[in-house]
Amino acid sequence: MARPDKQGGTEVVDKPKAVTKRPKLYHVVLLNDDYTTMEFVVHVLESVFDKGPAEAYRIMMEVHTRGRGVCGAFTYEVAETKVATVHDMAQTEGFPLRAGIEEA
Ligand code: TYC
Repeated sequence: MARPDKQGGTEVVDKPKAVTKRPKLYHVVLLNDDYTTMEFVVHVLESVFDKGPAEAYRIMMEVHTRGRGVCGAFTYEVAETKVATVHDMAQTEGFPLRAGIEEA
């Protein structure tokens, strides 16, 4: 890009680049246990992670059979809030359900 300079000439200046930084993402992971009901886990996946019934059931079964499952990818702050919400809901219902955060 060229613009007039003080001497009546032109100087070349670079157009500032629009730098959009992608935020780092984190997975919220749900962990299996022997006591939380499948129904409650499906409810958590639907209400906290906005999953439809089929996807919620699929993730719940993955956690049940493999020990863990990813519920979604979020910025760190949102992931932390999701984990806290899962733990609050589980505590209210008296279930030991645990969730965690890992780098995506
Ligand atoms: N294993 C539990 C049961 O048999 C179900 C369950 C699934 C629990 C997923 C936790 O994150 C979980 N009732």
